[in-house]
Amino acid sequence: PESVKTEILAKYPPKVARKRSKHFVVNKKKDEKSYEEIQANVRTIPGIISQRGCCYAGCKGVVMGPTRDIINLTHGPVGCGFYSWLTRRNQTDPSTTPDGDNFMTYCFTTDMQEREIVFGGEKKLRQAIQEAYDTFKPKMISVFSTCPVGLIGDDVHAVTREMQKKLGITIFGFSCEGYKGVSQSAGHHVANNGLFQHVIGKDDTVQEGEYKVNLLGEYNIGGDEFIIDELFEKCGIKIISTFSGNSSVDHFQNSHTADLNLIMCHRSINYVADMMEEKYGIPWMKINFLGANATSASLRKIAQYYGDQKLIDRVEEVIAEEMVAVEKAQADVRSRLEGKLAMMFVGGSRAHHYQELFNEMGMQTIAAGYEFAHRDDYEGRNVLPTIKVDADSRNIEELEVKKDPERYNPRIPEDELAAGVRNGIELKAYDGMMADMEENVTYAIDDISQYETEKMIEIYKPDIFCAGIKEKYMVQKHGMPMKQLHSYDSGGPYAAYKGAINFYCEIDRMINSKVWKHIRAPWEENPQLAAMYANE
Ligand code: CFM
Ligand code: HCA
Repeated sequence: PESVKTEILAKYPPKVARKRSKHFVVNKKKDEKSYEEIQANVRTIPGIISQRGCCYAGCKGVVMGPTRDIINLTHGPVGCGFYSWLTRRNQTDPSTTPDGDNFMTYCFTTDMQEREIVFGGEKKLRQAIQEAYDTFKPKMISVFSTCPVGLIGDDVHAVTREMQKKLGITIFGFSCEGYKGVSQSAGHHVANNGLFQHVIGKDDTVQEGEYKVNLLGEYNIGGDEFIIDELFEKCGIKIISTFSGNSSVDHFQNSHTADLNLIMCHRSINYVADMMEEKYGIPWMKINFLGANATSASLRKIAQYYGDQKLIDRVEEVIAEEMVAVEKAQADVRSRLEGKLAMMFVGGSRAHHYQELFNEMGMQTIAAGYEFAHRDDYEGRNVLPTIKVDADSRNIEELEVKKDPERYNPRIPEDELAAGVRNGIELKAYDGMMADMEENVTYAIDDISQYETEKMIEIYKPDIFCAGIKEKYMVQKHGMPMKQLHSYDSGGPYAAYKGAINFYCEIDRMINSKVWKHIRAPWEENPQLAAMYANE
């Protein structure tokens, strides 16, 4: 693997090669507890084709977009609103909130024109908020800043404050200009701060239920949240709020009444979990419902946390019941998939979580990476104290959070909360992706470039490549199946047990389809095309 890395990087100018080398690592343990250091969450080198998106995408598209009854208004050119409009396939079920509001099928934007860029866009923003209010009478409106808003200096916070006073509903803005930070990741943080400051904790109604949790970092892509919700219901676990798949303002506002926060996608939402622990005394733990074994392990972890025999027994019953069909499906696909290779490059946590599903099919993930996750998502949270805070991350506000004078209520004894252990379960812990990859033969590659992607494909010829829409057709032209792990193409759900079976069938169908063997790229038919490329 080291020589493959050298070969790939040799094509770059020396300075670029040196930089990329830190993002391109062969998985190795440094010692008992730590892994090879990887560079992450820094600027992409100009000129390199990256798959990253922007801060606005992370804030509006990812974290806030899936909430059905907040009017999410994009202040910017029409393309920003349009291209963040349900492209993630986040689903919702409005029948679970009394008013049944669902604005997700609409795209709200101020549609900035040259006129606003020259003379300022605050007037148009004020009008847009008024119009949205008059038409829909929503409970909440939030405004998202795009690049030009920051460049021309529109004050979205002053406008939203003014309109909140005028209209008497919650209206607030996000400074999530696209260029802020180095990727979508900055937008997650900005969104987390906004949710924490303006939404969470506004409704103290105590709901019924014995085991009340929030599910953080689950966005209901392809219906994943629906299926986790169904599973929890079977076990007797109640979800107060999901952040933010299938969510509503009402759920968010009440979420501080839960006893436990469960984190699915660590990258996008760990800030809210930490802040809720500080302010309200709610502990958090990492779980993962992608993969049948991971699902069982996560359910057991939750039951063990509560330490209640009734829940422990119920969870075991559900696992035993669900695993019958899972094991049957596994045995079937394993006969055709054992030993096959996968590569996966997704934004954040999925590049880790989906490895579970491939392992269950007997496949190996030979290379994986994140577009924008941080070192802790690769190496584990124990590296947090050693992560350098640079000017780009300092640009994103860190809220100062204190215990709520009335509502701070530690859900477990203070000493256990401080030690981060409850009934033998580690709280606030995440070991990252590298811990689950085979040493010395697999790669972790951060913010992989188009060129590196093609080289890895040429060298390893994986049986399936997983990534997003930008990579899709390039990969298919290499004559191999490509599965989108962002939008799931048109498939899903893939979470929990039913989702796992669904995923096994999909991958079996894709890999064992004969269609790929018939694909001939133009340069394979006409060798002179390849020769022209090689002689450049
Ligand atoms: Fe978390 Fe996500 Fe992901 Fe993400 Fe995303 Fe996504 Fe993703 Mo696309 S929140 S980090 S910012 S799991 S939108 S649902 S698929 S890149 S791996
Ligand atoms: C985003 C959203 C995205 C893009 C997916 C893709 C998603 O990062 O802004 O590149 O195919 O999941 O929809 O990650």
